[in-house]
Amino acid sequence: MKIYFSGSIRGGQQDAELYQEIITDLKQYGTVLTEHIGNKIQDSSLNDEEIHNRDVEWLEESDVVVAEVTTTSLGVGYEIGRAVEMKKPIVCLYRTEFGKNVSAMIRGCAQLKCFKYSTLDEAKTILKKHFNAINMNWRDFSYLKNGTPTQLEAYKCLNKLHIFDSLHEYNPTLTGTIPIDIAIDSSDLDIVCYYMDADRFESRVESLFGKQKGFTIEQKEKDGYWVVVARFKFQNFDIEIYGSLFPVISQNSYRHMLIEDRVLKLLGEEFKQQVIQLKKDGLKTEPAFAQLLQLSGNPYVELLKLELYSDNKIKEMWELNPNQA
Ligand code: 6IA
Repeated sequence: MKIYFSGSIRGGQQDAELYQEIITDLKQYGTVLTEHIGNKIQDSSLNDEEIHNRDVEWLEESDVVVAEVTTTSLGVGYEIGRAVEMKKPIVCLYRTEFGKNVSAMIRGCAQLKCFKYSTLDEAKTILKKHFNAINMNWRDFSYLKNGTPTQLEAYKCLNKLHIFDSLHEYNPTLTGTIPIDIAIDSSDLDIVCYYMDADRFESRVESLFGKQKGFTIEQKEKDGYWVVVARFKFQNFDIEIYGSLFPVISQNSYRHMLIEDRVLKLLGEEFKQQVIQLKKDGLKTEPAFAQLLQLSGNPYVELLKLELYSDNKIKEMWELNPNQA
């Protein structure tokens, strides 16, 4: 994983040492392309244009952007804006002890994950949670190639359809149960996308897949926002392409899959088999997880809350289930 760390330089280098500590921490998750930000930069052999072009290239190359935004910096703001356009996952960290508030253009941008922190340890905890969730690059569906027979079949199907190439600009990501290996016979392939313009997205999907068996497409309101849902059949799979105005990492189906993946890895084979059994008995995935973890209330909402739970807390919830062997 390539990480672009962004921090103030000409905006003021008073936090350079802190940046250095954050960069050192980030190195456990991947390669930090911009290590120099942690050194007090006094001089550069590159001119401004060369610095700009090299940094934008690194931004393009990165899988995730982490910005420390306490010190106001035009360069950091610019990099965040460019990264938003490039649809990169972005984490912004900020402190407020100097009484200065972060710009509304940063805190108000739904695509950014902004976190307030006071100590380095808090920053590290925030980064740990975040990287645990994104370390697996779900956007690159090639992991299916080395998976179970169903995953391999899904890989071949998606490859044949060229869905990921042809919808590339919409950040297509496979979600649902096939990626996390709890699929049953009726499981479909859910591809979630992120668009700026629903009509353009709709006509693109229709022009690409409109001739496929059983193709339907509609725009509908969900939780107060418009979404586009297309469905069709290809080979042995029911395919659903779901587009929304929200970046994929903020969409519920993506968040549910990440939580479910984490819970499955934590709780092991017996838990997994019970989830599959409940699904075979007719329960949907999120209600099955909720039942086994004894979550009351709306399972789709309650499951999202687990994002903030510690591993131990999740293990305890499972241990309290009387059905556990
Ligand atoms: O506006 P700022 O300088 O505070 O912008 C800082 C951000 O822009 C950082 O996240 C960097 O990625 C990028 N950036 C700005 N200037 C440089 C630089 N040399 N070298 C590398 N990245 C930079 C500036 C040289 C100067 C102090 C002599």
